[in-house]
Amino acid sequence: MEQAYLDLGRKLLEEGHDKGDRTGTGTKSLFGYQMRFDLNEGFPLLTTKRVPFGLIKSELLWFLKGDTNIRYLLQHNNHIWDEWAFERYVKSADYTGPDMTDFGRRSLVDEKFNEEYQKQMKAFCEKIVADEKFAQKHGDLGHIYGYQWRHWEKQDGTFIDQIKDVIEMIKTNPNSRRLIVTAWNPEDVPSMALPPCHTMFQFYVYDGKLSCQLYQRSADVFLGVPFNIASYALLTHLIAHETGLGVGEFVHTLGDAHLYQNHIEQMNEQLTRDVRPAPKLVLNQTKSSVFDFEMEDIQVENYHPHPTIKAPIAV
Ligand code: DHF
Ligand code: TMP
Repeated sequence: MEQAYLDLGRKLLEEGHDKGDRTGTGTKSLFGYQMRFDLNEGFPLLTTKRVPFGLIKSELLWFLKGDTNIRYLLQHNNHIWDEWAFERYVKSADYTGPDMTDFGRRSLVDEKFNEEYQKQMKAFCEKIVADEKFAQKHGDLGHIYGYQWRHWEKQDGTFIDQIKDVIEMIKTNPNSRRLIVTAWNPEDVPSMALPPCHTMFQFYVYDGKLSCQLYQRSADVFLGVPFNIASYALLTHLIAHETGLGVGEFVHTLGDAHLYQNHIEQMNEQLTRDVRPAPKLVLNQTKSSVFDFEMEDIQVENYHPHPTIKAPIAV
């Protein structure tokens, strides 16, 4: 199962086109790729490096709450969205500290700047947690996933809850070919901290099993994709649980699949490692609605990965 991911990593190293990108990092990239994960073979959390499942859980629960403010993530010690909130903050009139222009790249090449950046970022995160007013103003990422999933705004000012609606449709009309949730709202794209990477997903019910396919327009194969696979696998399990279905496959379709130039060494290291048995997902059976699940209701068992491999994130 994990082999599908490793095959993509190897293919990008061997055949990826050298391609520039928005962040200035440079990538090896291919367009159009598909991986399939049979969720009955185990939970697709990679074993060739440690993938922090706690962060995946709190991010998914955050999306499902319809929340777009990093305060909830920080309260759960999850820092995966910090840079995108910080970027908005340092561009705002309220920020009066040292110049943070292009902090993502400068922090990698300038040690003195990096120290100052770490200091400012730490102060920012502490203030988001301590000061609710500040968090309201500067912790929000705009109309990203949570907003579009749960509160897609209509022209008449009312809202669509796509997750609630799709669950209802799976229950009442499982043969439907319209079981779709989309986060790509063209009107809102300019106001988002990062336009959605996982753009649209569709469910499919056959033989009492729920499958899910995701279209991901842009895929950071070393850092983002291991999270995305586990996150959508978990979402599929949660919705299957609520709708009384078994799980089928997670089909992951990628648009621009890329390996950042500063992840090449790390991917090569990962490819030397042997795949271990996939862990098992265990959900609290006393909960039914996906909206009632909390962190402790979701566990993976028998997860024995190889060690973490660190890599810088392109901002
Ligand atoms: N930008 C880029 N360039 N790539 C991304 O994957 C990405 N993902 C975002 C937001 N912006 C992005 C949201 N998801 C990490 C993983 C997923 C994610 C953001 C960050 C990450 O850094 N993972 C590290 C561990 C981080 C930690 O322990 O705090 C890893 O090694 O998996
Ligand atoms: P882009 O908006 O220029 O495509 O940059 C977004 C980067 O973030 C790109 O490298 C893909 C990556 N990404 C993921 O791979 N998965 C995710 O879930 C998110 C949010 C981003």
